[in-house]
Amino acid sequence: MSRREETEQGAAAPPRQATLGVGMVGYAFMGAAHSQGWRTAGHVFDLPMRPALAAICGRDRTAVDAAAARHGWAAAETDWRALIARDDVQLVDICTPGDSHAEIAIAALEAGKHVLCEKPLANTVAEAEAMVAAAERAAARGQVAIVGFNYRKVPAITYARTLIAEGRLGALRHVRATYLQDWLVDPESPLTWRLKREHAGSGALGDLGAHIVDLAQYLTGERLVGVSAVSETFVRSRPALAGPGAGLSGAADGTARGEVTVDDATLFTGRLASGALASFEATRMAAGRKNALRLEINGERGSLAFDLERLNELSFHDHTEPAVTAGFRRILVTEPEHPYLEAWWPPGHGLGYEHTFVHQAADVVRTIATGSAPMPSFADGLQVQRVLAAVEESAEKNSVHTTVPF
Ligand code: SOE
Repeated sequence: MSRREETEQGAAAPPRQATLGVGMVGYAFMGAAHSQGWRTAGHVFDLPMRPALAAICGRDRTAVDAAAARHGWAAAETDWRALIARDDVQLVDICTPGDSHAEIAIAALEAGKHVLCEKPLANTVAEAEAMVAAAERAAARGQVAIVGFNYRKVPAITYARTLIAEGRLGALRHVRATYLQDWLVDPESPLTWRLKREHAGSGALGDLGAHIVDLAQYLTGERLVGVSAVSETFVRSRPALAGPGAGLSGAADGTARGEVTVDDATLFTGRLASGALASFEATRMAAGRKNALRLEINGERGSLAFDLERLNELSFHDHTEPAVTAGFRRILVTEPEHPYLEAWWPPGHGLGYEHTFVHQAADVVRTIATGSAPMPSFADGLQVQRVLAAVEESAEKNSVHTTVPF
């Protein structure tokens, strides 16, 4: 043992843990959520490498310095290419609007870095295809590329997938999925980047619909093969913003107005590969609904239901039980045997939204360290992108049934 490995009392120091240097691009809502994940994961989970918050990147020097200080990043850059080039960055975490995902992700992969990219993977199928091709080339060099569908990491969702895979619902008949928010009900709510097609790709569809499409495919293990959609932009012009880059909380600039170029709401039906029928509703216009992601899956042996606003619970109906006593019962998904829960609090003490980002960070580290298959992969992100494109095509043609290519 070297002298440096001994404490003053002569006792052995704990072995030094390998670190994974993280560099993050973007620092608004998702940047704050991901920072929380990186900061916490290594303190809660026993990880083969400890995430180190090496550097954060944003265009505005004052703002990015403030974000670094607030969220615990060691350094700040104003150019994402400089962030990627840093020797202390092994993973690039992309939390920017969708229009920059492809360029940053492909550059980072080509520079030999692992990548975590926020959802939706890209703004177009072509961009997502280029990202998958870059991820495949990088995988051959041992690099990992993951897309941030964080709701897969809600313990109740992960557990629901296990129950379905075990056959507890039998053959699946229906998936019913809604994701409802209300932050655009007010027609004076400002024109943030999320309302411009050139930045966001689409509106409620890509922002919220992407999550429920991914969850439907993740939970059932099946892909959507065809869709039929309607879509609407109820408020077509909104107060223009003072500056670029503002997210959900942007402030309006005087009296100027600008055009909304994405959907406020998109609804669609679909068919899964097995023949099960699915319905989806994504809207930011559901007054009173703040973050209501709800799912119900019905099979010939039973049903499961989930509500993100009560995310520690899963409702389960076992249809093989005698009808006189059967019925939906609440499973409190807080036992140490449930996914991710062993590392957290005693049963019943519950987790929240932010924990999904901690689980995501822990899973990314484990995937890199063990060489296991990335989940959700860029290919999963591309598949969702193809569904979104088919939904848009169907909505443009007044609900004409549209096949989802594979
Ligand atoms: C805004 O609508 C938003 O932040 C989404 O972009 C996220 O993906 C979702 O988790 C919460 O709502």
